[in-house]
Amino acid sequence: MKMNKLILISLTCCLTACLNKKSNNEKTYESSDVCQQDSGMSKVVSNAEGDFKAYKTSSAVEIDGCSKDAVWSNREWYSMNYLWMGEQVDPADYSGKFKLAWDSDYLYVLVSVTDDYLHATLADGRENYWKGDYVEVFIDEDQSGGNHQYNHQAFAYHVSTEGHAIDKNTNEETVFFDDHMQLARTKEGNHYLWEMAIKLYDKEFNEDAQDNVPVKIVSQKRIGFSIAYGDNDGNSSRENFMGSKMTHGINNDEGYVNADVFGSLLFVE
Ligand SMILES: [Ca+2]
Ligand SMILES: [Ca+2]
Ligand SMILES: [Ca+2]
Ligand SMILES: [Ca+2]
Repeated sequence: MKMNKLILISLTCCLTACLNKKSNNEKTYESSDVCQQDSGMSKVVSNAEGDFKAYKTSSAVEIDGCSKDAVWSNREWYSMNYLWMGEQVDPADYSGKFKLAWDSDYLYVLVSVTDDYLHATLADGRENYWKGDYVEVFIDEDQSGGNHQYNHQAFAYHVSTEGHAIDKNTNEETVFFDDHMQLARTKEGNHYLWEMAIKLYDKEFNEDAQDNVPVKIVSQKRIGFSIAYGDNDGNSSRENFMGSKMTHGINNDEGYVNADVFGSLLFVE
């Protein structure tokens, strides 16, 4: 079982009195700060089939939960507002969008979420991990589809408020795959930015080995991909589940088992 601690990014804030540490990886900024920028194209693109493109970045991406990186300024937002479970929600209760980028080592994801109440992960970070609040990132490196519940031919990373990337292992246990991604989150009022750098592992990933080698990303590579948000507003349950694709299998809740339901992501220059 992999229990490596997540690489937590410690920010050096260049502005005065702007940083209050809230949890492992959350930083709170005042609205006058320049951390959260909603620049670039204002349009949010919905894609019912859940097929997206990620453009290669020519500049470094700092995983600090801030969107000031050059790559984020000229990329369009994709919607993650298709209702998968629960009732339709008011945008003040939840609304979400994301941007994608890549280099040979990482898939970069910037997730922008409005959520009226951020619910901390329960107990040890594993109990009820799917009840939210969390961002779920579904990745099938070879787009094979098929069952991935207790194997690693695809992953359903439940990215928790505490900064863990959680999925099942081959022993059907709930474990942290924290070394699969770097993550930082910032908060401005009820608005959160979750910034991630995710490594791609293929079906040969061995949770008992220390020498797993991530797959290098190249242009025109296509993977299975979806992204969603489980919204918990303090009722100890996932009240709503909203995703990047119109449907996601049986009850729109099949993604954690079956990679057939994922959308896709094409890496382009
Ligand atoms: Ca950043
Ligand atoms: Ca909410
Ligand atoms: Ca696969
Ligand atoms: Ca919430």
